Amino acid sequence: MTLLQNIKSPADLRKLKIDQLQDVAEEIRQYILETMARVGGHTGASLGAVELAVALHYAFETPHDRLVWDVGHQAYAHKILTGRREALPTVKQYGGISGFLRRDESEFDTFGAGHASTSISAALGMAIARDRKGEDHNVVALIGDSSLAGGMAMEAINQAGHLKTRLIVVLNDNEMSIAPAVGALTGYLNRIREAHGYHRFKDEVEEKLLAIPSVGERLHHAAKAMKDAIAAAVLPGALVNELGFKYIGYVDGHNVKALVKALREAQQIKDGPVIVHALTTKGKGHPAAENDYYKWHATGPFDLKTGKPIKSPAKAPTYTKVFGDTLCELMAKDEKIVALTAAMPDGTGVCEALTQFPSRSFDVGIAEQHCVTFAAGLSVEGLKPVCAIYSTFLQRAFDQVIHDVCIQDLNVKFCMDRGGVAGGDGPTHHGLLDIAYMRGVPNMLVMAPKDEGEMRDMLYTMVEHVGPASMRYPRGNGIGVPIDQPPRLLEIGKAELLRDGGEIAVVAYGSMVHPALQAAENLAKDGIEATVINARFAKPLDSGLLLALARTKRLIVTVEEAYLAGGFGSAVLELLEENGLQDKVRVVRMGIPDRIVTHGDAKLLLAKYGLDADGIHTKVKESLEILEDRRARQEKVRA
Ligand SMILES: Cc1ncc(C[n+]2csc(CCOP(=O)(O)OP(=O)(O)O)c2C)c(N)n1
Repeated sequence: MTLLQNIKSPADLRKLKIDQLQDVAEEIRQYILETMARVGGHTGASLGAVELAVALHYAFETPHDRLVWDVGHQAYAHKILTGRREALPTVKQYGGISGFLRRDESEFDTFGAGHASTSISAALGMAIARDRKGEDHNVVALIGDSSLAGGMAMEAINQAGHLKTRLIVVLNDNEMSIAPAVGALTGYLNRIREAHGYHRFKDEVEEKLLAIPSVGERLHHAAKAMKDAIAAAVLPGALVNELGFKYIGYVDGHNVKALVKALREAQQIKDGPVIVHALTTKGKGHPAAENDYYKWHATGPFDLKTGKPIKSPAKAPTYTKVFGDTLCELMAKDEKIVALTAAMPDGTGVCEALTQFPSRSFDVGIAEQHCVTFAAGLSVEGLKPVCAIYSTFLQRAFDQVIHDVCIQDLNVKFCMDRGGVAGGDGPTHHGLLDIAYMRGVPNMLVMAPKDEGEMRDMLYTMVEHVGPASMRYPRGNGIGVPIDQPPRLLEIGKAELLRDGGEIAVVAYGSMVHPALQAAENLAKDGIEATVINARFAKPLDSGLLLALARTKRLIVTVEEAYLAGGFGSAVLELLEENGLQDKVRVVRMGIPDRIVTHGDAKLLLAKYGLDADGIHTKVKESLEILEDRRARQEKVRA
């Protein structure tokens, strides 16, 4: 590393000669590779955007010119160039830098991100604000081809073209989402690539024709007319120009000089929005990554030479895997089941269904809202759609859940992976709100399994139930319980009594059930007996059991891996209040308080909020002490 050592900020980069930039990019690439081999991260996505980051910070006066990255998972080169080079090894770790973009992390992160397709909307807002304030800086959005197909990006393009706002959109087109990109827009972008190939070929032919004496010129004219006709049919004019954008491209997205030239050209366009189309390769610079960029979108640590992952010893299968396999098992028996994912086939386990049942499985792209309403349409005609969407991404489709599914009481199933603390991906990816947002919607069933075995039963129960139903489960490996039994039907609204006794009941939801059991065992060693309930359902609640507990116990502790506001514990409190039992028993709710949860190892974060066996153990003892104090004071008053 020679050039990079002296680049503390983009201002240093801009002091270099343009001829040096390709070397800077190479140094950055090596540094990303070496670092990711050790700590893991969004390796492939970031390797593909190295030259883009260099060219953007070189061509624009950042942070005066505003640069808005979409998603932010591909922005490691941007982080390196903006003073975070030394911090890169800490990426996604607790106390380290974010894996995405955060305004509080750097003035160069002009807009926080993590979810896709927001950049053009945010950039358009900034551009309009600039114009209102009479300022003159550039506003640039950088967006991937898959994120461009997301609804919000399309809505923003529609408005930007209409307003004719000065705005630069740089398209990082690598033909990939996490999985291969899907949809008609992908086909359209491919046609642009092909048309350019055709143009290059035509240019060569034209030159050769012109070189032929006498007939050459006539042939050349004919060829040119044909070329123009093809261009009109397939070039961006068909979409971009019609929507009021100018188009520059395409550009080799790994040629810094060509990129800088294109970006400077874009700066000259002051009378409306312009799109700069850069072609890139995901995983650029590592042979293993370039050959399998699907797997390399994000990686754990790997062997730098071979690219082989450095795996930790085999554990229980992930919830995602068990979900994907169980879904296929059920699809094999019930032809009405349809599997849906929104650009996360691997992340949700739907990849298996896409392979085994291609005509009944759909990857709709980064389009969660569409996915839900599409599912509603399928269900109206009698099919049983299962939407496998991360808890955090389903937030996007809240209105569709209400308006299109629940108001019409349609038979759509929601399987929310990453329900809980997501770990290194941090605040934008934690799934802490789904209990609250699902619970409030009439007609929706809300459930969470205690482990991967029960998840199989719940999935079966959901698809057999007629009406909207949702299930959340956490990121990562299951508990290791047997999963070879056929899934069984669970009684809806029925909790499971796992341990009985004492004056205390710990009522745990989903991922918190096993820690609660462990806590009860530890309490027993201290001479404190506790009842442990696996709630299974947040809606409908097992009111019979909960009301009985309220009448017989001194303390009920609810535990959930979610925000407390509106969560499972709130549901229990509401039930007690509705039945006039709110003063009969002390209720302590354990969960996440009203604050943004940072990134870091999920276990560590959960422990910080007391959401593990030790935390539950401590909380129960503290709560008991408070009760004892209160009892002692009351007795004193009475005496
Ligand atoms: C709303 C939303 N859905 C899903 C995701 C998960 N996700 C992260 S990156 C990504 C692919 C983005 O593809 P593209 O925009 O083409 O960028 P690339 O990774 O190819 O550079 C997806 C689906 C997300 N971040 N946000």
